[in-house]
Amino acid sequence: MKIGIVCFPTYGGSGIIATELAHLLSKKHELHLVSYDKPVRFEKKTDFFFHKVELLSYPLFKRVPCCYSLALISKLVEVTRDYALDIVHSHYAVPNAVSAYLAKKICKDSLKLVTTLHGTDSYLVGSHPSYKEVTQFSMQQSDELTTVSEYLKKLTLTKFDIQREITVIPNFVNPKRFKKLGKDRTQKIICHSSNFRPIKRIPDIIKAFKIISEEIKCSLFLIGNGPERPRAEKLAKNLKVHDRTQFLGNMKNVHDILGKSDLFLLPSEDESFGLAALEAMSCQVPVVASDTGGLRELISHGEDGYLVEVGDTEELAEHSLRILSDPNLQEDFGRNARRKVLEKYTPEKIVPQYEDIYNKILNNQ
Ligand code: GMT
Repeated sequence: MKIGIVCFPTYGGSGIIATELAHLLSKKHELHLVSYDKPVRFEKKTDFFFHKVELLSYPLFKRVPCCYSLALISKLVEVTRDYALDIVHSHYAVPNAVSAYLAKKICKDSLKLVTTLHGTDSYLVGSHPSYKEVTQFSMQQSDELTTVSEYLKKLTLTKFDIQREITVIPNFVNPKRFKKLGKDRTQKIICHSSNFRPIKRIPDIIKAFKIISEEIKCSLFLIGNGPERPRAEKLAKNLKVHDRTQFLGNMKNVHDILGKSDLFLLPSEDESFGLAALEAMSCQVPVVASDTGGLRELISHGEDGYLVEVGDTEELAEHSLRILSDPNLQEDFGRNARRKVLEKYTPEKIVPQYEDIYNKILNNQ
């Protein structure tokens, strides 16, 4: 098969999954990754083609970001024509699925379209009045529409007026890379990674850490960058935990830190899936997360982690302390988490599910 994958290159789960999928599919298929920059998990040695969407900088466009969607259409038309693509798979509906639809109309009506919704493209950005109609249209026009959780599927069907099948294909993680590593320090490490947007509720982590660190010796490692970082740094200073908190910024090798962590916190307002939690679980790290969204499908409360009410920082701290102060519980949860990953969320389990839908739509013409 000749497959084009479109994604955002920035730090975020959708770009990570799209890039990992490109790496894995390129072992068997001709793969073309299209984006405006090399994505974050792009490896030096790749077996796929990378096509950069070039943007025309023009004063009139300064406050009108439509130029990206148009440039993406043109790039997709070019790649589809030059390489005779069979399928374009868009990760994140806005604007990728819309651009893919227009590329198909311009150059090749037999081109098949797959759209994977990752979360905010459906319930936040895509359902905003500015984008809703066009997002809905692109979902309806895709030959296959997938979501990363049952939760996101239900939410999409309530937010949008669409009559169609949606296939749930969960995210995956490479357990060979994301694995437990030996520790060289005695104190406990609590970790979080995200793009520091308000939805991640970073201040809740700092407030819970304050309570935890009064009980046990521990450090907080915060991986990532984003709009909430300055506020979080200020809060860490105000709560006098800044000397035990490390803001590590964006990291390519997140697994180096995760593999040495004792606990992962994800107190988000909402998560369609929670890829960061899955990566921690693969490293045998128990997760304490919000009792919301797709996190309920991923984490089993009391077996491999805990789910707590959104915004309840005391409950977040209390459940974290339960794990950190009981080495047997930490060990059991970590082992259960890793076992779940190996049973359900490896590339071997998930990638064939994407190949199945590609085969299905290509054989249906
Ligand atoms: O969570 C983010 O801020 C990034 C966002 C994205 O589109 O990259 O993540 C979404 O997709 C991930 C991969 O499928 C999911 O694991 C995240 O849960 C989802 N984020 C939200 O729903 C907030």
